[in-house]
Amino acid sequence: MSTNVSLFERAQRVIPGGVNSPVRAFRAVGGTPRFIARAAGAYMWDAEGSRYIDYIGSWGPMILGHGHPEVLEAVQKAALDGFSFGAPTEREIELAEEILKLAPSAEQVRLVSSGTEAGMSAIRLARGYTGRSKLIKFEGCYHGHADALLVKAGSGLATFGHPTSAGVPPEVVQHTLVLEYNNIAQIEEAFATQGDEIACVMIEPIAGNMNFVRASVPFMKRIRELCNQHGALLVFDEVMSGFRVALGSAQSIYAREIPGFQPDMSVFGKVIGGGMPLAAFASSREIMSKLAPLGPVYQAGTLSGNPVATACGLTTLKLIQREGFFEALSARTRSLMDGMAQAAAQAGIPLVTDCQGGMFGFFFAEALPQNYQQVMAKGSERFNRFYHLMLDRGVYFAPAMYEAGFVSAAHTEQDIADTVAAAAEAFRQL
Ligand code: KE4
Repeated sequence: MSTNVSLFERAQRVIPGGVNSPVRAFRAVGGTPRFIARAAGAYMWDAEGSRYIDYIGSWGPMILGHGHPEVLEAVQKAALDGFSFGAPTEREIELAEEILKLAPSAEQVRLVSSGTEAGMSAIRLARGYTGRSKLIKFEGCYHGHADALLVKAGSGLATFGHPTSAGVPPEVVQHTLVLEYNNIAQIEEAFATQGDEIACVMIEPIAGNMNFVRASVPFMKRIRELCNQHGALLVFDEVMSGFRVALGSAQSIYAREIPGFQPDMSVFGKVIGGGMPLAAFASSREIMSKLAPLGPVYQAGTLSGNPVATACGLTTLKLIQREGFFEALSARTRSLMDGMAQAAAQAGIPLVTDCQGGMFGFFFAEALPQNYQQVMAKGSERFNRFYHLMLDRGVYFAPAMYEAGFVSAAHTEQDIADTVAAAAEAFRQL
């Protein structure tokens, strides 16, 4: 039987870092990644047969849990009808209609194969529609690995970003401004000095790429006002939060807090593919009409709207609309967070938590961070020790302190109780 160690060694010989996505290599938390052999419901089993309660859910997609019978049946049936045609299908229309039903801020949607592709296309469309080049993003938000987005804050506020990755020429990120999340003064100054050159503001409304940080309502309200005032588009990156924090995604939460609020464009992924390669970007008919084959903004993809992936995503989206689905999921997630907070308090460990729908975050800190600097200020040492104490007890969180966690409909109250019990032991050992 292959062990995780032997598989990792073998993998590293033929795959850079032994993984097909860096965060899977456990470099943030240390140790050997678990090579997963199979998953079912709320659980995953690694190559050595060890079982884990899964709180990563493929980084968000597996909101129903692994191997939901109705999803499996839909995928098997679709596969029998053909894997890919490179031609339009009815199910792409059905999925588009379902997405638009749940995201009324948009009138049209285009399907692609990854969140990166969706975010990249959304930026190109925003630039093509406005005729402007500049874009604003926020430190701590991740929108995929398109060149224009691999950028860190410039030295001064108004200076443009510097690449965070080799291979990205400086001129590619010269139009990208990186501001501090939840900082109203900075976004006001950026628009005051360059507002008529800004194509879009791209934001994770609940930032799952710095664990779990909410955009404050005043901050979001101000961004919306400034975009309206200066003709810039507000792009909601809901790849992680979409159909995960609420049936109407994060935008439905801000619409409740801010009268008439809606983003100009939305980027979706993860849940809408149900674990298969599928993502999307959506906007008004007017903006989407700029896209090829109608308009001058080119965008394409061999496997966009793939018939097997759309079967997986469409069935997933239909199942999360069942009566009481989000109420039950939210309650389960809340009980996990409350249980962990109580266990930490009993052990005298400072821990703050937050959650929304089936997404959660916890910080070894006294107060919930409001931006990336505050998230990273506490260092990762304590998280990393906690991470492995839990992994050894069969609980699989995201292997990095700046990543969010996810509960699925398959997690039972017993799973939550078992997780809280393991956390209580781990906190005592901390
Ligand atoms: P993908 O290209 O990985 O499908 O999506 C990129 C993306 C875009 N926007 C947001 C808000 C995202 O969270 C992501 C991807 N999230 C990471 C986890 N933080 C995926 C895990 C990975 O990179 O392997």
